[in-house]
Amino acid sequence: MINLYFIGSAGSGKSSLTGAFAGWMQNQGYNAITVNLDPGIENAPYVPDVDIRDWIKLRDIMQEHGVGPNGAQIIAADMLALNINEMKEIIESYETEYVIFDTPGQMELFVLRQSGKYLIDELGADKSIIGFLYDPVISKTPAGFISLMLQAASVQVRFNIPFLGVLTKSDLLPDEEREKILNWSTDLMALEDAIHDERPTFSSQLSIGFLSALKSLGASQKIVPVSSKYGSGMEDIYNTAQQVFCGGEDLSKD
Ligand SMILES: Nc1nc2c(ncn2[C@@H]2O[C@H](COP(=O)(O)OP(=O)(O)O)[C@@H](O)[C@H]2O)c(=O)[nH]1
Ligand SMILES: [Mg+2]
Repeated sequence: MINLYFIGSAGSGKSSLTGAFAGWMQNQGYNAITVNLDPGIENAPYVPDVDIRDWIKLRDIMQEHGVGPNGAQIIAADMLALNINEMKEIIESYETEYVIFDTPGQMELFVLRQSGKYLIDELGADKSIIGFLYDPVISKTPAGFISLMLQAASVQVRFNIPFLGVLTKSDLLPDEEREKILNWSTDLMALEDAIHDERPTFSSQLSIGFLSALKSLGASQKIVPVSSKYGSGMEDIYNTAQQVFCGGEDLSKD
């Protein structure tokens, strides 16, 4: 069983990708289930097989603790840890090859608080992979792209498990713009040139500094473009995950 966690900033497309990737897998005849870890999800674009809302209800937390929706999200994130054993049992009752996790809307609730790391560890870090989502609107500018690279690096540091970068909603980007971003992900010199092309500011100086740190860490990493809307790129996610855990071997189909 492989655990795939989609992590990214609010609105980057985690829930859509969870639905699209699970749908793609099922269409291919592979086994996959979805787990929703976002108690605040609205209009989920898929029907989760396991749903944190069965244990944690934001409305109840707001009433019980007298907090607003944001406070409730923080309490809910910490409560996640209390329900892991039960959730684990239910997940393990499925005979499935892939468990796809949709993480809370606000990335920092999962990445920075203890419960996210605890959950990944309890469910088996050794068979887990993170899909880190690059929002296309933020990725368009060199400074935005570098900010996301830094976030990606901090997620990697935090969880220390295999990692795959994904450029979401690629259907929203003109071909040229998409190619430019994909090229930045592997060619940090091109990214640096793009910063130099802009008017020099304190921010661009900072960007150059961060970039050289990322370079020295060997942080350039190919990013896979996907569109949940049109279902493109799903095979690339699958192939990468398979390569990490099974040396590229295909799963046996149903
Ligand atoms: N055009 C387009 N829109 C998308 C795609 N994926 C997600 N969206 C839209 O982006 C918004 C945020 O998506 P969502 O999956 O809820 O993001 P989350 O907050 O990370 O879970 C929604 O309005 C989606 O319809 C995509 O592949 N293409
Ligand atoms: Mg979501």
